[in-house]
Amino acid sequence: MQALPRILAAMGLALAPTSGAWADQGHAGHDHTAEVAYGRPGDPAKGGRVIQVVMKETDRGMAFAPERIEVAKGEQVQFVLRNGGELDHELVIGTVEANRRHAEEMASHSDMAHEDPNAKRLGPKTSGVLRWQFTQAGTFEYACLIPGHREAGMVGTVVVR
Ligand SMILES: [Cu+2]
Repeated sequence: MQALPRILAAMGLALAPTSGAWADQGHAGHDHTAEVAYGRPGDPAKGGRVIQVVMKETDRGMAFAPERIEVAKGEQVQFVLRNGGELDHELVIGTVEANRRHAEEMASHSDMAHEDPNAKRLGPKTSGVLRWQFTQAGTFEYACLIPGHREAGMVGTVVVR
């Protein structure tokens, strides 16, 4: 995996350790149970449908597998995450706008490192679970907001019907 940092450097991408997001909520009250435009934190007691997502580097960049999921409005999902790569990765659920804004914030505050209910960060070869209830119909996304990763391909689509 010596090649990847060089490739990223050539692309102008940083490998700075950073983390997940609740940025679009501002910090008013910092209420981690409140409903937002893309749903609300999952109830740990409820379980929910298991969707396995792998995070990895690829020959052409980085990716989530799968890159697209469909859920029913109101459904709670348990994302069972596996980082199969050589770098830290995270999965941050949000609206496209919120993730884009947060990615920009992270680019300038590379020390951001907090675990939020809509985000899970994993070190290489580790696993984790993120529960989220999608309460609104629409198209949302999950992305890795570590600087450069979303641009390298780490973005997936959630269609809520
Ligand atoms: Cu990543």
